[in-house]
Amino acid sequence: ATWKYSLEEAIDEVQGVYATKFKEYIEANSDNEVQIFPFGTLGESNDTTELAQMGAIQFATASPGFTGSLIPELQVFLLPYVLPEEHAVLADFYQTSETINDMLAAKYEDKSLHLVDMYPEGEVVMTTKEPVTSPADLDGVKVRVMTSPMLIETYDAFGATPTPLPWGEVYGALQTNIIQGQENPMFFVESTKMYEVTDYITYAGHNNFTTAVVANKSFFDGLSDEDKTLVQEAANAAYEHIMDYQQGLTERSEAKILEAKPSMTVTHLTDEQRAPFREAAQQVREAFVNEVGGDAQAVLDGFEADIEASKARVAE
Ligand code: 6CS
Repeated sequence: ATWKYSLEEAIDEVQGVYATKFKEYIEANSDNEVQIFPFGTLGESNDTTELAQMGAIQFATASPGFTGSLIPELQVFLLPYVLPEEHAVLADFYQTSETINDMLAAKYEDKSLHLVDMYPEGEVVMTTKEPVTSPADLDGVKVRVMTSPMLIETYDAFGATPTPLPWGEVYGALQTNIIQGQENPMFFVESTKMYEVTDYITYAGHNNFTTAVVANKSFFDGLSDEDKTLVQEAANAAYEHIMDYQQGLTERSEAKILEAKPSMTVTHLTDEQRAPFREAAQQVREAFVNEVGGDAQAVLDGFEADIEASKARVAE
């Protein structure tokens, strides 16, 4: 069969590198084919997630920054200063976390989706038109966020004016000054040339960009046991590949940006400068628990316990 697989990114960006490995594995080990639809060919993320829910496509990359509106508990990934920063800990966490692979996976099933895999895409940085070293610097600054409510909550807490927008509108909105900032991993700031329309890059260490690979539920449930195993093995191979691919990617992307635009100012906030952002994060955790309700507290508790377990495993 031919399986259609949509991305929120271009084929040579992180999601595309993952999907290419997934496709290669499927095609080398079965008669199935994978047809990849990069960003721009089928619509924005919310559109492609819907196509996967309806079964018009079999696979989609659907980041919690958008799907948090569909499955509110997924917004645990958006909470600032919760995910670990160390690559090895992250690599272990997504693969082993029962909160992700059991509790959150079940919530996708309720929305006609099957969770195939989740992976991190890199530390999120802010890119702005003016320097940012404290929440006060964000006062009155319209910062574009993906559309999940907890990102709006985060930038509210950080002192900015959060502006949710689909990805396709971000470059133009920065160019025309409708917004004055946005956040994304460094590789994406480089590949999409967002450095052309902003002048400052700030590392606050507040999050890593998480994405998810989902399949249409009835499609997945209808696969033979052999094909189900094949999909899982392809995801495992792609996961290993994408974690490897990302070693040093942030630094390489930063170097490319500085080469293209030497006037770009890159700032790593000190622990002291991060303190007020960390403090503001507390209010976002509370909003997650109170506003999402339901399993939110259990998800957050499980999430943090799983992170601690990964840290302990990696430290061994
Ligand atoms: O900011 C966004 O909307 C996009 N960022 C990344 C890294 N991937 C896809 C997403 O649409």
